[in-house]
Amino acid sequence: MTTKTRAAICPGEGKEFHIADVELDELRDDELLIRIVATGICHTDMAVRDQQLPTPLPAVLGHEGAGIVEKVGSAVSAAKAGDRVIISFNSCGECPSCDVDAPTYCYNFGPNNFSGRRPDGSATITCDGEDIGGNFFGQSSFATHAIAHERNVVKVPDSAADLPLERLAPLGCGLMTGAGAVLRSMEVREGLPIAVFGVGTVGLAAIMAAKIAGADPIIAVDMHDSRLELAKELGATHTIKAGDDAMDKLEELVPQGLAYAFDTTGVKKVIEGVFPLIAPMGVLGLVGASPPEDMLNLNESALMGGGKRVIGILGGDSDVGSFICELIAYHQDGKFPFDRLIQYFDFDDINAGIEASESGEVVKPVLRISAE
Ligand code: CXF
Ligand code: ZN
Repeated sequence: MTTKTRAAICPGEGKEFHIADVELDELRDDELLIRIVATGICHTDMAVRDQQLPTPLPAVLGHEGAGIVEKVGSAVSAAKAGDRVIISFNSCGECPSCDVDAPTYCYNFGPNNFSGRRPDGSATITCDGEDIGGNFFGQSSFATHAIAHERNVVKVPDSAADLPLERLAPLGCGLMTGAGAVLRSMEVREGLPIAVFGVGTVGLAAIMAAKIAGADPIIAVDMHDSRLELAKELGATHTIKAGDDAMDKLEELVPQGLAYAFDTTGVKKVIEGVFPLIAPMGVLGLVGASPPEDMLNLNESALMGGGKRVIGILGGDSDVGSFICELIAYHQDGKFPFDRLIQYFDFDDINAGIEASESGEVVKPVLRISAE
């Protein structure tokens, strides 16, 4: 049976979203039908709208959904009808990366998340009888209902039954990316210095995680004063306003060099600028989206000498389920107060939420789609 749904459609490059009636395909054996309660808005949705990422438009985007399972296919064991779930990115489960529980580096990441179809090419969403883009991050959750998959739903633990799904929704992308970069990819050690460049959702999650790891000092660099203030409240010991003298100020603060630098900006000048400040055995983690033609210029002997590492990071090396539950537990302990980043918008106001994110006014807009 197909399911009638209200969805926000991104109609074409650079265009505003509009809400329309669409139809979801019948469930496959490994799929779940979820009633969406809330979905976070992430810059990746905007990157698709602007066609910097290849998902064909028109499409239903949204990839930070949380909701309640309505129906499951016969091969699903991750959750059952009535369960509260967070939805994250999808992966194939069969490639060398999935084999070692590193699904963010799935060899089939594109077909499972960005193609707008299932990996076999079938559409999950139609509008007026025509196929449109769906299955975005294995969910397309800017909608009242979404089809998710065995591998990208995380059942909210019973111990978190008191936490509203609308708060948990953004854990499946930016928050796990920033926190995972610090706790998993870079394995930040207690007492060592870290600098985080860009303190939006990913950078602020990294700051909170750096505090959990006991890094010291924790230095936030950004161009918005309001975000630097929030970074300080969430764990930054020092803040530096982005600008020409930022690297000099950093050097003054950490004359021995940075054990860790985490770049969320994707700006070549920032990445190349901080590289000389990396300490022996230091790690420069890169997560920012940069223009596809950009090439980095790094001095080879400086990289080799001292065993420095420059690493690309996707999704904070999250293994989805257990890391998201770990983050929920930190939140319950008061160590990961990510709710400070969220501002809620009604589903119908999706374009206002997007605008608030792009202007920098709101760090993490979350759409309220249906009552829990
Ligand atoms: C993603 C990238 C790949 C892993 C999960 C998160 N970013 C989305 O915005
Ligand atoms: Zn995202």
